[in-house]
Parts: sequence; C-alpha cells; structure tokens
Amino acid sequence: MSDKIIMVTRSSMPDFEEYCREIKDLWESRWLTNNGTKHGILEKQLEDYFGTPNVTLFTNGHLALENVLEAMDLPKGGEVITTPFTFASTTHAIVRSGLTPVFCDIKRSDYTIDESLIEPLITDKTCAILPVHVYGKVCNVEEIQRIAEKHSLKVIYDAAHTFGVTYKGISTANFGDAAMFSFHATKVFHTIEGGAICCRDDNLARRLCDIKNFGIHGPESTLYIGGNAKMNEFQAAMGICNLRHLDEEIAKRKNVVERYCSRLSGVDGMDLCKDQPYVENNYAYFPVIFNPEKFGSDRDDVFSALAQNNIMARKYFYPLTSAFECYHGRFEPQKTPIALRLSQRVLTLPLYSDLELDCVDRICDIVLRCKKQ
Ligand code: T4K
Repeated sequence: MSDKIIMVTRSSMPDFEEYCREIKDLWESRWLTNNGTKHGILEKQLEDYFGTPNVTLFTNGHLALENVLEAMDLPKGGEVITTPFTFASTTHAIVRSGLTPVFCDIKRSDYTIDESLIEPLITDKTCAILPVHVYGKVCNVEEIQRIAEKHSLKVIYDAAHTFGVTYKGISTANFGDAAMFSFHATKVFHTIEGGAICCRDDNLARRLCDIKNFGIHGPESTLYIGGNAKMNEFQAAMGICNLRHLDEEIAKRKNVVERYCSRLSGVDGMDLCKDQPYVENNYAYFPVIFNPEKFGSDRDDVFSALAQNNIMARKYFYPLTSAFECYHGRFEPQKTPIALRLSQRVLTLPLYSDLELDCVDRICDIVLRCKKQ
C-alpha cells in the first residue's frame, strides 16, 4: 500500500492529445477570447445539457455571482437572505455588491438553507434569497420559490457544486431567477477556471453578456459600467473536452463514494450525508460529521491523524463565513447554531474520479482508528 500524498481533490484532465486537437485552430484563427467560437460552442452545449434557455459563461464562478447581482439591479443596501455554511465567495459576492447578507440557519439533514426560517428574516429591505446547494445537495426549491413569489423576492442559487445534479429530472440550472455554476479546476466539470449563470429571462442574459464585457453593448454603445469577466477560448476548449467525459467522471466518483459508504456507514458518532429523494447526485464532495461525544475523537483529531499520514482532508466549510476576520463585529455566528456546530464538526474526505479504492480503504482505516471505545 502506498503512502503517497492524497489531496482533498485532484483535477480531472482530458487526454493531452484531445485538448491539443481542441485548441489547434486557435493558433490559426488567433481569436483567443471575447466571445470566440469555442465560447459559443460551449454555451450552446451547456444550454442543451442543462435544458435551460440561457447560459452565460464567465471567467470564474465568483465573478458570475457578482455580475448577476449587478445585472439584477438590486437596491444598494438591500438585504439578501443566505447561509454562512459555504465558501467565502457566496458571502463576499453579496457584500462586494453593496448588499447586506442576512444569515439563515441550515438543516441538519442536508446542510442547505432551512426554508422554515426564511420568512421571519424578511424585512422591507429584503430583495433576494441566495441559497447554496452545498456539496451538491439540493435546497428545497419548491418552498423557496413559494416564499419568493409571496414576497416578490429574487432567487439566485449558488449552484457552484451541482454540475450534473438533477431534482425530479430537472437540472439545478433551472431553479430560481438565476443559478451560478463554478467550473473551477476542483469541480466535477471544469474549464480550468470558469463559471456560468443560467437563467430563463432573455433580458437578464443580454445584460450579463454586456456587463461581463465592460458594459459594451455595441461598437458605439456602452450601456453599463461593467467590468471584465469573460471566459477565454482555452478555458472553453477545456470545457468542451471535459463535457465529453462527464458521465464517466460522475460514474467513477460514484464508485469512490460507494466504497466510502460501505466502510463508514453506521459507525456511531459519524454522520454521512444521506441521498435526497428525487435527486440525481454528482458525487462532488464527501462530508463527514464527527460527533466527539460518541466517536471519542473530534473532527480536528481525525484531520490531524489523516494529515500525519499524508492525507489532506479539508474542513469545508469552517469557519462560517459570518465568522471571518474580515467581517469581525458585523455578524453573529451563534445566530445560526446548526451551521456553527456543523462547521466545527465537518471534515470533507478526499474525493476525485481516479482516487484508487485502496487509497479510500487506507483513508477509512485511519478514520476508523480514531474511534475511541
Ligand atoms: N460558491 C461556492 C459554494 C464555492 O464552493 C465556490 C468555489 C464558489 C462559489 C466560487 O467559484 P469559483 O470562483 O472558484 O469558480 C477551492 C476552489 O478554488 C473553489 O473553486 C471552491 N469553491 C472551493 C470549495 O475549493 P481552495 O482554496 O480550497 O482550493 P485549493 O487551491 O486549496 O485546492 C484544493 C485542492 O484541489 C488542492 O489541495 C489540490 C486540488 N487542486 C487544486 C487546484 C488549484 C487540483 O487538483 N488542481 C488545481 O488546479 O478553494
């Protein structure tokens, strides 16, 4: 058994030759960015894949989120109901857009926003709900939609983790007013860096196209004070290649997850995230919650035991974004007690498509050795 270093994830790569073939014509055309041919092809392929009318590509998921908040023209200082159990990007995008995050707690069962707690947080300043399909777990999209319609709020999903995930056969790209995907190198589907906004509203999609390109609408017309968040042709080419292998990517990840589950399910003091009804998974992350009272060791003990053995699990998502130093004094993390407790107990174990099953066994052996009594 090898003790080579295992990181929390590892980018999937197409064959080198396949990527070279895909980028070859860029040397001939010399068209490298700004709505190039590959960009157009990938947008169309993703619209078909998601079954959604508009996909707008971005240089990364974070800028996609900032751009859609800008394109929706939400009132400055408006309140956005969201969750703190997420990557920095979700909260930062709200704050950097001049909006105010209002943190809602999450559910113990799937770590997504607790929809029953949303309405009490709504004030006359609330303009949007920004829930996160964290780890690829799908929020209660039906109830969130009902609340949003009742109170005339926009819904923007942070769907960064859900490429390939469907609920009742429908891609998560189709819920809410907009859904943001990340195509970062660490994701199930990637374009090296990259992201997209999916939406039904053609006007919103048109605004996004302009805003991501300095607000330029035409050669002599600049409609918005936009920035630069365009995806380039090399990124799009990587996406075109990776999309061809997506089914295989997800199937291999499923194998890894099944091995983890067969070794770790039912252990007292360790909670694994359960499958959700009507949801087709993408096996993006493998979070485990350690209950120190029952397991005998806490999350940090397990993290250290793995690290001593060259296995780099990660504490996604600790600390809560509401507890970041940069927000010191601004939010109260204890107001979302379930999120706070889960953030202190969660460890995401390594997961990627070519993680060998004997490495999974090695990881499980170390984790199980941490159990006391
Ligand atoms: N919303 C949510 C809920 C998100 O999770 C994210 C991003 C976003 C929004 C924003 O989307 P982007 O703007 O990123 O498109 C990583 C990713 O950089 C980030 O995309 C992701 N979420 C977050 C959960 O994880 P770090 O700081 O943990 O990455 P890093 O560099 O430590 O990499 C983790 C592991 O991945 C490494 O140990 C090895 C492997 N890796 C990494 C890179 C960079 C590779 O195999 N290849 C690589 O190129 O944030």
